Amino acid sequence: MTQQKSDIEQDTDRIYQADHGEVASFAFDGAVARVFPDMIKRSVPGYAETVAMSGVIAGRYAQPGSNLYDLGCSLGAVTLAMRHGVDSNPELKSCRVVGIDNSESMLERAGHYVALDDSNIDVDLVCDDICTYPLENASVTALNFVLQFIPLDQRLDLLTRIAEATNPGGALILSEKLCFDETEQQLQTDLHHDFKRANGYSDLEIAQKRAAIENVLIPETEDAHIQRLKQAGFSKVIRWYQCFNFVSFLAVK
Ligand code: GEK
Repeated sequence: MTQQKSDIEQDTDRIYQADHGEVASFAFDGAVARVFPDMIKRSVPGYAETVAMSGVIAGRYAQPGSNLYDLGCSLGAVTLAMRHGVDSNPELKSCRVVGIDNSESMLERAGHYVALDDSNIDVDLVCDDICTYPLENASVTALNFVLQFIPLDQRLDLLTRIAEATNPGGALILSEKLCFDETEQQLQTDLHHDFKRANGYSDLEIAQKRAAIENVLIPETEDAHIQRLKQAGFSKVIRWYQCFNFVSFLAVK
Protein backbone atom coordinates (compact mmCIF):
# COMPACT_ATOMS: atom_id res chain seq x y z
CA MET A 1 0.00 0.00 0.00
CA THR A 2 1.32 3.45 -0.86
CA GLN A 3 1.90 5.62 2.19
CA GLN A 4 0.33 9.06 2.09
CA LYS A 5 2.04 12.04 3.68
CA SER A 6 -1.26 12.73 5.49
CA ASP A 7 -0.75 9.49 7.49
CA ILE A 8 2.04 11.17 9.37
CA GLU A 9 0.74 14.65 9.97
CA GLN A 10 2.65 16.25 12.83
CA ASP A 11 1.41 18.70 15.42
CA THR A 12 3.03 21.61 17.18
CA ASP A 13 4.07 20.67 20.72
CA ARG A 14 1.47 22.18 23.07
CA ILE A 15 1.59 19.37 25.66
CA TYR A 16 2.64 21.64 28.57
CA GLN A 17 0.91 24.84 27.40
CA ALA A 18 -2.06 24.61 29.81
CA ASP A 19 -1.55 24.52 33.58
CA HIS A 20 -1.38 20.81 34.57
CA GLY A 21 -1.48 21.46 38.32
CA GLU A 22 0.31 18.25 39.33
CA VAL A 23 2.58 17.33 36.40
CA ALA A 24 2.71 13.60 35.57
CA SER A 25 6.03 11.93 34.70
CA PHE A 26 7.02 12.20 31.06
CA ALA A 27 6.35 9.13 28.86
CA PHE A 28 6.93 8.37 25.16
CA ASP A 29 3.23 7.85 24.41
CA GLY A 30 1.03 8.60 21.40
CA ALA A 31 0.62 12.29 22.26
CA VAL A 32 4.41 12.76 22.42
CA ALA A 33 5.00 10.75 19.22
CA ARG A 34 2.57 13.02 17.35
CA VAL A 35 4.46 16.21 18.26
CA PHE A 36 7.92 14.65 18.51
CA PRO A 37 9.69 16.32 15.52
CA ASP A 38 8.55 19.75 16.71
CA MET A 39 9.29 18.99 20.38
CA ILE A 40 12.83 17.73 19.89
CA LYS A 41 13.78 20.48 17.42
CA ARG A 42 12.59 23.21 19.83
CA SER A 43 14.00 21.52 22.96
CA VAL A 44 17.39 20.04 22.07
CA PRO A 45 19.99 22.57 20.93
CA GLY A 46 21.95 21.18 17.98
CA TYR A 47 19.50 18.32 17.31
CA ALA A 48 19.41 18.80 13.51
CA GLU A 49 23.22 18.87 13.28
CA THR A 50 23.53 15.78 15.49
CA VAL A 51 21.13 13.85 13.24
CA ALA A 52 22.81 14.96 10.00
CA MET A 53 26.35 14.31 11.24
CA SER A 54 25.35 10.86 12.53
CA GLY A 55 24.83 10.06 8.85
CA VAL A 56 28.24 11.47 7.94
CA ILE A 57 29.93 9.50 10.75
CA ALA A 58 28.09 6.34 9.68
CA GLY A 59 29.51 6.78 6.18
CA ARG A 60 33.05 6.76 7.58
CA TYR A 61 32.76 3.86 10.06
CA ALA A 62 30.30 1.49 8.33
CA GLN A 63 31.77 -1.83 7.24
CA PRO A 64 30.47 -4.05 4.41
CA GLY A 65 27.95 -6.68 5.53
CA SER A 66 27.52 -5.21 9.02
CA ASN A 67 24.62 -3.86 11.07
CA LEU A 68 24.12 -0.16 11.82
CA TYR A 69 22.01 0.22 14.94
CA ASP A 70 19.92 3.22 15.94
CA LEU A 71 19.05 2.46 19.57
CA GLY A 72 16.07 4.46 20.86
CA CYS A 73 15.30 5.47 17.28
CA SER A 74 12.01 7.34 18.02
CA LEU A 75 10.71 8.35 14.57
CA GLY A 76 13.82 7.08 12.81
CA ALA A 77 15.52 10.40 11.97
CA VAL A 78 18.99 8.95 12.64
CA THR A 79 18.01 5.57 11.14
CA LEU A 80 17.38 7.36 7.84
CA ALA A 81 20.41 9.66 8.18
CA MET A 82 22.64 6.59 8.63
CA ARG A 83 20.93 4.85 5.71
CA HIS A 84 21.71 7.79 3.45
CA GLY A 85 25.20 8.09 4.92
CA VAL A 86 26.07 4.71 3.39
CA ASP A 87 23.80 4.29 0.38
CA SER A 88 26.00 6.08 -2.16
CA ASN A 89 28.92 3.73 -1.44
CA PRO A 90 28.52 0.49 -3.48
CA GLU A 91 30.80 -1.39 -1.04
CA LEU A 92 28.29 -0.75 1.74
CA LYS A 93 25.13 -1.90 -0.03
CA SER A 94 25.17 -5.12 2.06
CA CYS A 95 24.77 -3.09 5.28
CA ARG A 96 21.50 -3.23 7.22
CA VAL A 97 20.18 -0.42 9.41
CA VAL A 98 18.22 -1.51 12.48
CA GLY A 99 16.15 1.02 14.44
CA ILE A 100 14.99 -0.14 17.87
CA ASP A 101 12.57 1.58 20.24
CA ASN A 102 10.26 0.27 22.97
CA SER A 103 7.53 2.86 22.28
CA GLU A 104 4.95 1.38 19.89
CA SER A 105 3.60 4.86 19.12
CA MET A 106 7.05 6.03 18.04
CA LEU A 107 7.77 2.93 15.96
CA GLU A 108 4.43 3.04 14.18
CA ARG A 109 5.18 6.56 12.97
CA ALA A 110 8.81 5.63 12.19
CA GLY A 111 7.39 2.93 9.90
CA HIS A 112 5.55 5.59 7.86
CA TYR A 113 8.72 7.66 7.43
CA VAL A 114 10.75 4.61 6.38
CA ALA A 115 8.02 3.61 3.89
CA LEU A 116 8.18 7.08 2.32
CA ASP A 117 11.98 6.97 2.12
CA ASP A 118 13.81 5.67 -0.90
CA SER A 119 17.12 3.84 -0.70
CA ASN A 120 18.71 0.51 -1.63
CA ILE A 121 19.82 -0.09 1.99
CA ASP A 122 17.53 -2.34 4.05
CA VAL A 123 15.98 -0.91 7.22
CA ASP A 124 14.41 -3.00 9.99
CA LEU A 125 12.39 -1.42 12.77
CA VAL A 126 12.10 -3.40 15.98
CA CYS A 127 9.87 -2.68 18.98
CA ASP A 128 11.98 -3.87 21.89
CA ASP A 129 13.98 -2.88 24.95
CA ILE A 130 17.52 -1.87 23.96
CA CYS A 131 18.75 -3.12 27.36
CA THR A 132 17.98 -6.72 26.40
CA TYR A 133 17.79 -6.82 22.58
CA PRO A 134 20.71 -8.94 21.21
CA LEU A 135 23.20 -6.90 19.19
CA GLU A 136 25.73 -8.40 16.77
CA ASN A 137 28.11 -7.61 13.92
CA ALA A 138 27.79 -3.85 14.47
CA SER A 139 29.97 -1.31 12.69
CA VAL A 140 28.11 1.85 13.75
CA THR A 141 25.67 2.30 16.63
CA ALA A 142 23.85 5.53 17.42
CA LEU A 143 22.58 6.07 20.96
CA ASN A 144 21.29 9.60 20.57
CA PHE A 145 19.58 11.19 23.61
CA VAL A 146 18.57 7.77 24.99
CA LEU A 147 21.15 6.65 27.60
CA GLN A 148 19.90 9.52 29.79
CA PHE A 149 16.56 7.66 30.10
CA ILE A 150 18.14 4.31 31.05
CA PRO A 151 18.42 3.59 34.81
CA LEU A 152 21.92 4.55 36.02
CA ASP A 153 22.76 1.03 37.17
CA GLN A 154 22.04 -0.41 33.68
CA ARG A 155 24.10 2.06 31.66
CA LEU A 156 27.50 0.33 31.87
CA ASP A 157 25.96 -3.01 30.97
CA LEU A 158 24.27 -1.53 27.87
CA LEU A 159 27.46 0.19 26.69
CA THR A 160 29.48 -2.99 27.32
CA ARG A 161 27.03 -5.02 25.21
CA ILE A 162 27.32 -2.42 22.43
CA ALA A 163 31.14 -2.49 22.60
CA GLU A 164 31.17 -6.31 22.54
CA ALA A 165 28.87 -6.33 19.49
CA THR A 166 31.01 -3.75 17.67
CA ASN A 167 33.57 -5.01 15.15
CA PRO A 168 37.16 -3.72 15.51
CA GLY A 169 37.34 -0.24 13.99
CA GLY A 170 33.59 0.28 14.44
CA ALA A 171 32.07 3.21 16.34
CA LEU A 172 29.41 4.38 18.74
CA ILE A 173 27.82 7.83 18.51
CA LEU A 174 26.59 8.78 21.98
CA SER A 175 24.57 12.00 22.30
CA GLU A 176 23.36 13.20 25.70
CA LYS A 177 22.23 16.06 27.84
CA LEU A 178 25.08 16.84 30.26
CA CYS A 179 25.26 18.08 33.83
CA PHE A 180 28.09 20.27 35.12
CA ASP A 181 29.67 21.65 38.27
CA GLU A 182 27.54 24.21 40.13
CA THR A 183 28.70 27.41 38.40
CA GLU A 184 28.59 26.09 34.86
CA GLN A 185 25.31 24.27 35.55
CA GLN A 186 23.42 27.52 36.20
CA LEU A 187 24.86 29.16 33.09
CA GLN A 188 24.07 26.18 30.86
CA THR A 189 20.54 25.83 32.28
CA ASP A 190 19.92 29.55 31.64
CA LEU A 191 21.16 29.22 28.05
CA HIS A 192 19.04 26.12 27.47
CA HIS A 193 15.93 27.89 28.75
CA ASP A 194 16.78 30.93 26.59
CA PHE A 195 16.95 28.54 23.62
CA LYS A 196 13.51 27.13 24.46
CA ARG A 197 12.03 30.62 24.93
CA ALA A 198 13.52 31.70 21.59
CA ASN A 199 11.70 28.71 20.07
CA GLY A 200 8.34 29.85 21.42
CA TYR A 201 7.99 27.91 24.69
CA SER A 202 6.51 29.91 27.58
CA ASP A 203 7.97 29.92 31.10
CA LEU A 204 5.04 27.72 32.21
CA GLU A 205 5.75 25.18 29.46
CA ILE A 206 9.44 25.14 30.36
CA ALA A 207 8.72 24.70 34.09
CA GLN A 208 6.12 21.94 33.57
CA LYS A 209 8.31 19.99 31.11
CA ARG A 210 11.17 20.27 33.58
CA ALA A 211 9.00 18.86 36.37
CA ALA A 212 7.75 16.02 34.13
CA ILE A 213 11.23 14.98 33.07
CA GLU A 214 13.06 15.52 36.37
CA ASN A 215 13.01 11.90 37.56
CA VAL A 216 12.95 10.37 34.08
CA LEU A 217 15.96 11.98 32.38
CA ILE A 218 19.10 11.70 34.55
CA PRO A 219 22.05 13.54 32.97
CA GLU A 220 25.69 12.88 33.87
CA THR A 221 28.96 14.78 33.52
CA GLU A 222 31.24 14.56 30.51
CA ASP A 223 33.92 12.83 32.64
CA ALA A 224 31.47 10.13 33.76
CA HIS A 225 30.54 9.41 30.13
CA ILE A 226 34.12 9.29 28.84
CA GLN A 227 35.31 7.08 31.69
CA ARG A 228 32.40 4.64 31.26
CA LEU A 229 32.79 4.44 27.47
CA LYS A 230 36.42 3.39 28.01
CA GLN A 231 35.44 0.94 30.75
CA ALA A 232 32.87 -0.55 28.37
CA GLY A 233 35.59 -1.37 25.83
CA PHE A 234 35.99 1.62 23.48
CA SER A 235 39.63 2.58 22.94
CA LYS A 236 39.23 6.17 21.72
CA VAL A 237 36.58 8.69 22.76
CA ILE A 238 36.22 12.23 21.44
CA ARG A 239 33.60 14.94 21.91
CA TRP A 240 32.84 15.84 18.30
CA TYR A 241 30.00 18.30 19.06
CA GLN A 242 28.47 20.38 21.81
CA CYS A 243 25.67 22.93 21.78
CA PHE A 244 25.01 24.37 25.24
CA ASN A 245 24.24 21.44 27.57
CA PHE A 246 23.88 18.82 24.82
CA VAL A 247 26.89 16.89 23.63
CA SER A 248 27.79 14.14 21.21
CA PHE A 249 30.73 11.72 21.60
CA LEU A 250 32.33 9.46 19.05
CA ALA A 251 33.70 6.28 20.63
CA VAL A 252 35.80 3.97 18.47
CA LYS A 253 36.51 0.32 19.33
C1 GEK B 1 16.56 10.81 17.64
N1 GEK B 1 17.35 8.96 19.00
O1 GEK B 1 15.64 11.29 16.97
N2 GEK B 1 14.47 0.60 24.91
C2 GEK B 1 14.13 1.12 23.71
N3 GEK B 1 13.85 2.44 23.53
C3 GEK B 1 13.90 3.24 24.60
C4 GEK B 1 14.24 2.77 25.88
C5 GEK B 1 14.54 1.40 26.02
N4 GEK B 1 14.87 0.86 27.20
N5 GEK B 1 14.20 3.82 26.75
C6 GEK B 1 13.84 4.92 26.03
N6 GEK B 1 13.66 4.55 24.73
C7 GEK B 1 16.21 9.81 18.70
C8 GEK B 1 15.69 10.52 19.91
S1 GEK B 1 14.28 10.16 22.24
C9 GEK B 1 15.03 11.44 23.08
C10 GEK B 1 15.54 9.65 21.12
C11 GEK B 1 14.13 12.46 23.65
C12 GEK B 1 13.29 5.43 23.61
C13 GEK B 1 12.02 6.25 23.82
O2 GEK B 1 10.85 5.49 23.54
C14 GEK B 1 12.22 7.41 22.87
O3 GEK B 1 11.65 7.17 21.61
C15 GEK B 1 13.74 7.53 22.77
O4 GEK B 1 14.30 6.42 23.46
C16 GEK B 1 14.31 8.81 23.35
O5 GEK B 1 17.76 11.12 17.50
O6 GEK B 1 12.91 12.41 23.47
O7 GEK B 1 14.67 13.39 24.36
